[in-house]
Amino acid sequence: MNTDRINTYFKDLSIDYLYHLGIDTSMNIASVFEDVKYVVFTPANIQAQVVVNEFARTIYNIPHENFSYEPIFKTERFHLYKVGMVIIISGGFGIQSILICINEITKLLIHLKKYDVCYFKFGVANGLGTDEGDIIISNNVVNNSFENKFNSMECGNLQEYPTIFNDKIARELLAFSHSHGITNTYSGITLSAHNFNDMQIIMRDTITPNPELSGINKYLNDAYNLGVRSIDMESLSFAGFCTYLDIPACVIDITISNLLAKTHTPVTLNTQLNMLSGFAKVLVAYIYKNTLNMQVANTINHNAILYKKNKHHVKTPVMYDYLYNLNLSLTPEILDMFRGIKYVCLQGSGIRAKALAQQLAKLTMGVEKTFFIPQDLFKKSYFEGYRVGNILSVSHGMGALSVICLLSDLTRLMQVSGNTDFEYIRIGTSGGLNIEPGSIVLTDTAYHCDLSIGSTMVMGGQEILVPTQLNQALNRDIIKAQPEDLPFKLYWGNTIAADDFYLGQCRFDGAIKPRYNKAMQQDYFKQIMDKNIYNFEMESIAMASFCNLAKIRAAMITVTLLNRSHGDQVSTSSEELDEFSERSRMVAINYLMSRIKSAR
Ligand code: R2B
Ligand code: URA
Repeated sequence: MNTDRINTYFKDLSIDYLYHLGIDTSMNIASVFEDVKYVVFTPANIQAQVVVNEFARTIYNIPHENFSYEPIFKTERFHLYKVGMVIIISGGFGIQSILICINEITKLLIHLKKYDVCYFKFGVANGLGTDEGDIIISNNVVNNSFENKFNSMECGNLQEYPTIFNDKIARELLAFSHSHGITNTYSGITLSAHNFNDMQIIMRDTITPNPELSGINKYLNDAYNLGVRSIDMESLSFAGFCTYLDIPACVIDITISNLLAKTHTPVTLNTQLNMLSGFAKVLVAYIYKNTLNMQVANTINHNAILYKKNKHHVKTPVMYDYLYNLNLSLTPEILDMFRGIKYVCLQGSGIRAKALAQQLAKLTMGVEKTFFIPQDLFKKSYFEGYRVGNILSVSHGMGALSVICLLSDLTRLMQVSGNTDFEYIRIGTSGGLNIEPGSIVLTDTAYHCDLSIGSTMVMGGQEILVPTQLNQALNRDIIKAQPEDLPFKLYWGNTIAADDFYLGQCRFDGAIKPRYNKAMQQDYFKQIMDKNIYNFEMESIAMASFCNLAKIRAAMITVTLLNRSHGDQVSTSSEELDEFSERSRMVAINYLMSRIKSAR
């Protein structure tokens, strides 16, 4: 690791709170993490779980027993596992979420003075010209304009991070897998999505009009000709971060579809998990090649890896549309389950989505939450969803890409289920500016970090500007539904959506040394306040743009966890966090109950 580029500010804190991991430096972190040498980042919890199982079987030599290996510390955002000298962690969907995760893992290791740890990003991806199941090992990541850089807005200024790693690890891992009979691992460039505009490929079934498809096909062919073989949503910030800090790293993408083929329905979730667990065996063998006396060839299930090469494999014919992000086939029975939904509440974590469903059940049906355990309708997917009456309570993860993936599939689900009149309400957390922690902000307009508004999109060869204002009529209805004696402040103002929690929100406590100082931060904050902006969060631009394009009424109710004018650390206790989250839910519930009453 390049220690000259490590931030020095957070080292002076008496306690450093790694808020999303639920770890702080008053804990005895050395006793848990002292021997760490590798970190494997997977996007989804369920992916981390299958990878962990393979690692645990091999490292602890558990050949037959059935077991479940448990995550440690806070599980609301990420699932962190420690197996031997490896951390395996689900860092969420998209470059924004993984950037938070990688910052906090790196800070953890810096506190322990561990500067030689190696990182892998390991997940599934779309392939370009690949056979399903092919594994792309990449040390070269490009953005949507085919450039080797990750653009990051920091304190209002653009910073660029190169995205080509030193190829040592990628080369070694490729040679290792070939020498163990895994013939479908290839080196290739990874194209990684960054923002709303990049997501047209994903949104095309929901809101992008058909004429765009030919443009997308040309784009994909250009990418292929450049050497791109996998397309994912995490590698760009992962590569930018690791390259800048000189962290040995590589990307391992298992391809689940070929976007150049005529039809490209991804393989089923079970097959994906099989593929991941197949290559996890190779990865753990590679990691431990000099340490464990393992019979590598015996432990690798080649069939799981060489999925498409297995001549006897017959793909199940696709009879119904499959929503990949929700792991749902749109059968008539499934569509019935979603008919009649009028309000969709979106929160970052599944835990909070479930808690809201329980609260709504109590309020609308009188069932105590101890008796009412709502069932997740998006089982084993990246998201969670719970229905109570005509309200759906859903989780969206952290960051723009995560929320776009959710909204694309969810909106399609709503459309196909025949729901024409529904609205989206995001209930979230944020960092406030010059207002008391625990205040609620109802967002008027979402701003970018450079204080511009609107999202540019290319449609029909033309750039159009999609507004990022939330629905004003809905905001007025939400305010009207609140009692006069609301026990906290409610502001109606503007919000900044950052692509990062640390440098992107002009903090001083991230892993990388900031290229701004306190005076620049003060100046930036002043410009922000002049625009009537009250808080920072990470999804409003994506959500507002998506909903304006799709013509869906949408609002955002967020609670502020801290006042950024007084500091950067979220050191709020978990009881206080619960109480704060309760406030944003209360504002949403007041509105929902007013609608339900007026419909009776
Ligand atoms: C608010 O909180 C999360 C980061 O802590 C992110 O999802 C957001 O927008
Ligand atoms: N969420 C954010 O995005 N920023 C904060 O400061 C707190 C919560």
